[in-house]
Amino acid sequence: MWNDPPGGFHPVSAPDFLPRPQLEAIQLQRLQSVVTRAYDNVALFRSRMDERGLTPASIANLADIARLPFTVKADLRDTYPFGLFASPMEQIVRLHASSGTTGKPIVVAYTQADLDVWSEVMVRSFAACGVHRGDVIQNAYGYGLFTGGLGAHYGAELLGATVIPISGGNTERQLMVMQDFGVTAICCTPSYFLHLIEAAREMKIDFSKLRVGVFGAEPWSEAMRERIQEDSGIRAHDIYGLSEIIGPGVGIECTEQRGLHIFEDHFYPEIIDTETGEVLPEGAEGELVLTTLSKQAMPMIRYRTRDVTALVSDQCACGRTLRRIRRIGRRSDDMFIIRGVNVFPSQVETALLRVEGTLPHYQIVLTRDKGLDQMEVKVEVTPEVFSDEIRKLEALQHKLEGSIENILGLRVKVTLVQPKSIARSEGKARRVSDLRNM
Ligand code: DLL
Repeated sequence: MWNDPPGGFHPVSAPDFLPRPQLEAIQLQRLQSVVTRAYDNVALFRSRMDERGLTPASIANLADIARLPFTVKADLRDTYPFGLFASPMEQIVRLHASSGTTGKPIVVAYTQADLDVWSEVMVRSFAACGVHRGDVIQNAYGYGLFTGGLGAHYGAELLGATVIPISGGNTERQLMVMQDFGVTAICCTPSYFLHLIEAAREMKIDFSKLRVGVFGAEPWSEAMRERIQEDSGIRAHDIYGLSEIIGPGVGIECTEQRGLHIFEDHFYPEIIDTETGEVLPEGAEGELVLTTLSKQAMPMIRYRTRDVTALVSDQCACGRTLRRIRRIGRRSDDMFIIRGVNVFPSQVETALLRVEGTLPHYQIVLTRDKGLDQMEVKVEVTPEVFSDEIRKLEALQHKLEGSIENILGLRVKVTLVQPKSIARSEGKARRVSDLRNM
């Protein structure tokens, strides 16, 4: 029932199939070198190592990684913008940014060698889900500070496929291009693809040539995969990544679609107990911690992703020796993702507090409309403001929408409500319909 590729040519990526002892030898050698690099060049990391009485020489085997200190998102905020860089600026060729927890984003950096690794893992990702030279890839991830667009772009070019750098948005144009350019693979968020399916139905367009979707940047369920695959006839693959580690291409589902292989020669995965920080055994659910084994510009040692998953250790039928993680269903913090943009309630709060006339009582309401995630912010205004004329209230509402857009890069609807009208017990964010389990 799939629109299978003619000839079924799949490039094979040797590092995906290394015998484990060989892979682990590479991991250890790279771990020792990245720890040395971070120790020598990043003050925060060096002081944390010193506090524990550790030096790079303390890492004698892979298990020693558990002795190293964690890195957390707040470390990127506290050293904003460049405090965790391990390369001089003349060697940094690219910067990206992602949501921080307050008003400022977090910044990540790449040397040319880092970009090469990124393209390599994206080539391996495409290959793992059966995308190859000859494919026409519509890249609808956003281009810009978000890592999705450029990450997938350079990988697709290195693969030798034809890439259409259309970026996100403008659904009608997306569908026109898909049909007229003979698109065979698409990269975007799964929720946006659902929206494309719906729009295509209305415009009476079918997905006859499209074969594969490379979907990520937000959590999605197995039920959503089934719905996408049934409604469009394509194979829908889950791709995972985060700016702090590299961007998309940390892990990907192969054609078996049973967990995401982590590119372990570049990213070392651990699962920890969120409360205690203890490393959990394989198979146990917990928080994913990643160490970049080859990053130059911004090595991340034991970065706490806050993404909840489990390591799957049994051998995959595809033959890859890379371990897998289960698809990520939730996070261990309060971050949520709207149209691929990461949002922390604390960012919304910062935006609201910048504008006078509102009370610090608000509620973020999450809904889904035609496959697209929607976010509305209800904000209580002060009694004085509430009795103002409509024109003034509208001005305040626009000011708040602008302030939120400044911080999140996302336009969301703000509704002003009377003082004391938001239930104090419901929490800052409320999902009206569950976006993930559809
Ligand atoms: O979302 C990188 C990316 C781009 C991944 C395109 C895949 C495709 P950030 O903006 O830094 O980077 O957001 C990272 O998004 O910690 C997860 O919480 C979430 N996330 C990313 N991919 C998935 C996925 C990009 N496949 C954060 N499933 C991560 C569930 C995902 N959550």
